[in-house]
Amino acid sequence: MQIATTHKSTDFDALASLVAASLIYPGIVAVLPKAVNPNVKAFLSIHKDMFELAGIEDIDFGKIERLVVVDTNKWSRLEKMARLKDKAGLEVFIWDHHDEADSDINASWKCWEKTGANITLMLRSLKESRTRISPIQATLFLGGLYEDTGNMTFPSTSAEDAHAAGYFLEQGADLSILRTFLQPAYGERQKDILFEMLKNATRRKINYYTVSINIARIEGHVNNLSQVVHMYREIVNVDVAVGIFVHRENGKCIIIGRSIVNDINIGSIMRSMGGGGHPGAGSALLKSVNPLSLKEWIIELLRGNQESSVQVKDIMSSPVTYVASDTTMSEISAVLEEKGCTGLPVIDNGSLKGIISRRDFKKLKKPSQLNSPVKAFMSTKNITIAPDRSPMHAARLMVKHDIGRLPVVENDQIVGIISRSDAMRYFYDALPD
Ligand SMILES: [Mn+2]
Repeated sequence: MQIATTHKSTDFDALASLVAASLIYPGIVAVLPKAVNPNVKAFLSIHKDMFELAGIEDIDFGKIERLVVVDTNKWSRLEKMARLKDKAGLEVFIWDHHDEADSDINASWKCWEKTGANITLMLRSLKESRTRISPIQATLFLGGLYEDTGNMTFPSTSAEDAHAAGYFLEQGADLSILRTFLQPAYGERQKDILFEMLKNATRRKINYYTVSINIARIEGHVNNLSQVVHMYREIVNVDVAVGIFVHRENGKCIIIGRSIVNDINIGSIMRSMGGGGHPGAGSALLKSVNPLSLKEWIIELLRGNQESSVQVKDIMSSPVTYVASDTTMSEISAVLEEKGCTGLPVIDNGSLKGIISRRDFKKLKKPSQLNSPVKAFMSTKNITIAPDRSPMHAARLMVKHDIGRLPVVENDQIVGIISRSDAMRYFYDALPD
């Protein structure tokens, strides 16, 4: 007997992958976990007859010879199916796109790649075997793809994901159905929790980013807290929002985070707390901990998380070629020529007076002005940046002030200079995969 299953808190990508498995492996029994996400539940309440899904109670564990696990690679995500962990002779296949580092399933075969959605990987096999996909299946598959890629906007989205979206649309995927069901359920309880959080919302700066960490008490099981944190982040208008939800009855803490900045990877922060997720969203569950010390821990992790990412000091030029404010324009021209650069800082006794660039030569009205000192023509906006800021911040400052370079200043000393081309080179060549 062959069984396919997926992770608890089943989302659209997981359900899509489960249905795809039933197409790829003829005769396989697809087992849906008990705990599915509310929007998937709503989708299934209408479409259940369209898919052949079994429950765990329908399964004779003794007869299972092969287990196909989709959209996860951890036993702990498999509900009761995890009891197959030590079954002798069991063949396990995995289809997954999550971080492989914390996988604990010893698979005999696996397809693992970092695509935006798992269904994208499974589509390869469906295409290869020329399996027909019905419009309803295509709708579900596209839902998985959209949900896991944030409608193709998450950084993990690959070109193959986008091609897959095109393919599902060709097979008749229905976008209005998706619009209805991809909206996560947001009801009274979620609204009450959000209101409670907003009453004591605070913001703080961590490594230049605005962060809001909120401790909220909840009673019983509450669905869709991630949607609450998502809305909270938007309303409080911060780069990073973290909700610590404490169960009144048993003290369990659910931590849910959202980040909209590249420099803060919520998934890796949650992994250090025993949870998981993507760069933009993640969660963790901790038992019997003091929420206040949890908050401190998260702040520490947020601080540390930034240090590992690329900073201005890593891509700036140094030492800095500069000129004094009494240098003549003709001398400046010669230095620019010699150094092959388009601009220079003007520095007297270690302090920044201005920036002279090729552009400023347009201000010269007559040739005799070439003998005038640079201070008459330089730009004196003197926008600078600290060495520990991000390349993205440097790029934003340059666009905002319409300048091509920023002196990098630490303790009133110029320690380097970052130009628009340094920033461009970073974004186009050196971006980590
Ligand atoms: Mn997925």
